[in-house]
Amino acid sequence: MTGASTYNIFGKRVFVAGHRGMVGSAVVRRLASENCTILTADRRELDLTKEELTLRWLEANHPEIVVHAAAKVGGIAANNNFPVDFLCDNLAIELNVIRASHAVGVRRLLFLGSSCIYPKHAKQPISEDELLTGPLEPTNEWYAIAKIAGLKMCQAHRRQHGDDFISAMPTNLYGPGDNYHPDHSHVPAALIRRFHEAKLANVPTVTVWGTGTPRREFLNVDDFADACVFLLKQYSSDMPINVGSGDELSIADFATTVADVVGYKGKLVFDTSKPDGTPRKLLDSSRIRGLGWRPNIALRPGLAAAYADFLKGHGRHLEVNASS
Ligand code: GFB
Repeated sequence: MTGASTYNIFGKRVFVAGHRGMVGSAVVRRLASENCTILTADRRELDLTKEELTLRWLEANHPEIVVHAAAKVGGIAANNNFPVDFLCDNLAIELNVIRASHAVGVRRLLFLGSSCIYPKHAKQPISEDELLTGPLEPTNEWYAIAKIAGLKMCQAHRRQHGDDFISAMPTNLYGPGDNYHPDHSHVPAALIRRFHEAKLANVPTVTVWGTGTPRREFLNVDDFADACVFLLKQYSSDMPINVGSGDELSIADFATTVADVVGYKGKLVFDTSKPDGTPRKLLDSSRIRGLGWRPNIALRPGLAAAYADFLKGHGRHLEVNASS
């Protein structure tokens, strides 16, 4: 079953939960070219970890569509260091947004997960059927369990109430508006910042975490936002759907590419005391390809655009001088 369906978002009220994050802001950018009304709420106005506030906000603003991009996210170290936040905050946000969406009669909800929901040693490329077939990668099991619960909440609402709630699982994302925290970011933002600062300071070596051997598939966040809009219009199923690029490489090769894009000429040193995480998580994206969606942004030009965005100071945790 492909899950193909047609839904018109023309003229609809679309709430993007988490619009300040890298994914949420990309979804807002992408929706700007659709004829719909985009609803957002700052954290001061709406704390999604609060059930009553979330319900009242949705009642007052009555969206017809919700894109659930709100989550506590971070890279391998943040996942390891803040298990309570990654498990409990994410569960609370999911429960509040999904239940309130049901209560106010939202017609379509898109929940965003992560490729880390799949078992550490899943068959590659990872199809959606691999869910819950084996143990998770320990560095991110808190986040993964929260995300699995979120997609199960969507499935449960479909089954019990007939709600048209769907879930998409993106591969590792990068792009404009990323979080450049030196310790808590994902690898693309971490390395853009580290190579940039090393270039400015003429530092001869840059440290890359782990052995460099894990493989990751990278998708530009603007491509992912495009996939989100595509799925809102064309997908309806209780099966989560994978969204990948097919651009897979080792962390060592990825680091070399980022260094090149940034213009850093020194040497890379691998710190094997840092965790590698899962060895490989290439998504099988044949279901979304079969529906007719494909990515448009190749890794190298995508990274160049992300670096340009970093230089403009658009990311978060950019208290450092980003000028080149
Ligand atoms: O991006 P990242 O933190 O996420 O790390 P995961 C990917 C790989 O890059 C790991 C290596 O093998 C890291 O050891 N790496 C090298 C670095 N240098 C660095 C660095 O400076 N910073 C970081 N962060 N990594 C996350 C999950 O796993 O993937 C999340 O923890 C989420 O829950 C996300 O699912 C998509 O791919 O390992």
